[in-house]
Amino acid sequence: MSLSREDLIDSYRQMRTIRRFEERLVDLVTAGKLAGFLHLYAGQEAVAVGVCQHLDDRDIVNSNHRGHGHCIAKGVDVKGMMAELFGKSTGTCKGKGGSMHIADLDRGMLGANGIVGAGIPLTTGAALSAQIKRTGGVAIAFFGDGATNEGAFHEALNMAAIWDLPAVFVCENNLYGEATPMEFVTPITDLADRATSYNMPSAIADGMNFFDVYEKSGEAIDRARRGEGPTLIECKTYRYMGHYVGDPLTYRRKEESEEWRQNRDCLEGFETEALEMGLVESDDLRQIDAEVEILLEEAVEAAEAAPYPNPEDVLTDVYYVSE
Ligand SMILES: Cc1ncc(C[n+]2csc(CCOP(=O)(O)OP(=O)(O)O)c2C)c(N)n1
Ligand SMILES: [Mg+2]
Repeated sequence: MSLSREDLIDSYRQMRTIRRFEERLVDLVTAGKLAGFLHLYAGQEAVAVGVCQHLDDRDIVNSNHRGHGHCIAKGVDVKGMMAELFGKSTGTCKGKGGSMHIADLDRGMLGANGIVGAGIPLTTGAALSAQIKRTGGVAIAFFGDGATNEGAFHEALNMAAIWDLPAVFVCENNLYGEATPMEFVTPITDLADRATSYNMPSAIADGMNFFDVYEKSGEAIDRARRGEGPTLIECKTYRYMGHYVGDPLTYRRKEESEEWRQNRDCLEGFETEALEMGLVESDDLRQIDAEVEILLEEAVEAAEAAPYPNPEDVLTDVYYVSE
């Protein structure tokens, strides 16, 4: 694994930005400044950043309903995202998409997606496109444990396998689908085992450890770029907050989430390992923390001050059927 000082600084900045973006959203909802349904990614940052550190603008990402982290990690502008959540015209999708529909094709972010599992066949399609056009790009799907019980997951992996498509399927197993524990609805423990049905290589990564995700996803992405086909990677992870902002969290014990936060937090683990590598110092990371605060402060201020879209533009940039 060859990570430069620059890579480490960038990875930490991304993970810290995602964490603070999500925490700011909770504050904004609590203060009555932000409305709408939000599924937060805090806790799972090492997955999005560990994978996306290998990607560039040729590469495509499909996300799910918990999409803020994937968007930030793929390089979508944070100020545009904040404005999007406020429904403002300066938003990534001009305020018409919102949290579950942030897309930025220039950055290769094909979109967050409110339909569970729906981003997975879109990824197979994007990988087929990259193969036919010989772009050298790969397509990545991020989805949860719950999505692997959907038909779309199985069809998409099957097709990617038979055609050796340059796709990497990244399952974020955070142990729950909404309020349902995974073991209630899934007869296996390791979701990576599902790759066997498609004769596809697989890997299990510690989704709370950036370095493990980085290494295992790097191997899969390299294989896809070489034209050797897709991989399924299961990242064992945990969402710190509720399924959505406002979730009363009656289905899991407080001690469980506290244990993950205290002993397995990806930011703390990253800091320990990065300092041991001797390439960054604690002061570098505190400097990034301060810069992230400024960025988010500016993002919120700009979003609040920005105008809403004009009512006469309601039918532009959207699909609709005219009578
Ligand atoms: C096709 C479909 N079925 C059900 C839902 C309702 N729903 C939204 S999120 C979710 C749970 C998804 O769980 P998982 O895939 O594990 O992702 P996580 O929320 O844990 O990140 C469900 C059932 C939906 N949006 N789409
Ligand atoms: Mg889940």
